[in-house]
Amino acid sequence: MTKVITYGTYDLLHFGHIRLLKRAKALGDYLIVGVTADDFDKTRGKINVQQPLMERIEAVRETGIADEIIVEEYEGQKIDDICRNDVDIFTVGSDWEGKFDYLKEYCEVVYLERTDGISSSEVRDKRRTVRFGLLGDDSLLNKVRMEAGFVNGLQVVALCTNRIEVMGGELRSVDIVTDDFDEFIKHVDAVYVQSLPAKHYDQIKKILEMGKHVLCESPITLNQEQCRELFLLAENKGVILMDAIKTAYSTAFARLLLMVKGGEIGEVVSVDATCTSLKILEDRHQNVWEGIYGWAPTALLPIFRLLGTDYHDFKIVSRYADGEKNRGDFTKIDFIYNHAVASIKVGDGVKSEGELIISGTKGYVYVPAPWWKTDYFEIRYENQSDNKRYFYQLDGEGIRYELVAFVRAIERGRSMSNIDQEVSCGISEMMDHYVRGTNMSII
Ligand code: C2G
Repeated sequence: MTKVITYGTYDLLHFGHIRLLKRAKALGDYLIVGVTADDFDKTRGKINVQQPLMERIEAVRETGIADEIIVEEYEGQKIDDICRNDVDIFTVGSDWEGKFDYLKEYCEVVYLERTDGISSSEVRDKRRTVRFGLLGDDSLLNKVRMEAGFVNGLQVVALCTNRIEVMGGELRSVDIVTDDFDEFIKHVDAVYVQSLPAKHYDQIKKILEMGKHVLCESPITLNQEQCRELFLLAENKGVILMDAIKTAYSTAFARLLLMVKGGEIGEVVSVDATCTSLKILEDRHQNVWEGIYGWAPTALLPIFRLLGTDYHDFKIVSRYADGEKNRGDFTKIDFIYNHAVASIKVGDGVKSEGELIISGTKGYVYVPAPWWKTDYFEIRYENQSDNKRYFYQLDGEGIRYELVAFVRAIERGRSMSNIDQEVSCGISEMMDHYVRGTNMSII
């Protein structure tokens, strides 16, 4: 019996795939089809895959061509599969010509002619493209524009800013560049809101009322009720409102939360997160996204995701540097929960080690600086030989994956956010306490 093996993503299965599978089967008597796992695609840079693994497997199964379906999960697995299954022929489309010659050591390698005129990307591109507008005055928008370039179905068409001087050439050359919010909003389907937090509520409300989607740099508002009101408005209008904290979309961060929730370190007793970035005084005054707004949402994320927002006490201490009235350049917030404590240290005028430590009754998670854009973490135990280390690829600091989740949410008409509404509203509530000076000492 001649055994044949072939691999693919098979996203939005089309006749190019089916033709290849039929010819692959015709090369022998038994066909094994390897379908790529979601994580494996991510590490191969395929971030726009629309269908989850199970749907893609189901589509391949429904063709009735495969005798066996396996999942391809890691680099180098093809050699393992070929040896373990006594495969005679490896085959793949001619777009991979030469790339798999290294398998000739193990079996015959056949490149089949790729079918012209059809591809998953073309099928994906036939969907309507979301006209994306960027709103704000921070150079971070350059990064968002660049990352949007990796995301299918999203095109940056407009920029609304009062600080054109910090925007790069590519961003300056989008179709609409204006400082007029009302004009800007007419030309887009969705907006990335990066304006000052104090402006968010009015702007987001207007955008949502016009039936357009919003991805907002956290905090969504500086008040919990307003945050809830906006989520409700989005729901009533049938549009998406999503909080933008890129760390929530880092695979390492998402996995560590799942492991902790799965009991890997026992009961969580303490969460400590530090995020600082030293800015020179002039920049601090220029960029009015002061340290607390810039960093607190990220630092609060692991705390609220793991312990919830139902703390029963908190204390804020903020440092107001000389000559900086009403502007904290370093803030520490401590939380007391029924069975746990937590703390954040954030700022843009004081430098500290940007690490995340989650302490539990069986062990702890250590994420080294800068934890908010990590691809790595450790779970450590009393017995050091039990320690485990985890690596996950991170592209574009998470912004890319965040934009993919936003486009999917728009297409599917339901939230695909990694940050639930309770967390977003909890962050807004904490900003409110800060603005009002509730339970706050100034040093
Ligand atoms: N294919 C084809 N004609 C097309 C499109 C795809 O013959 N118009 C073939 C590809 O060459 C591949 C198979 O169909 O052999 C599956 O295509 P993809 O889903 O795009 O798979 P790919 O991401 O190329 O992964 O380890 C993964 C494999 O190496 C291939």
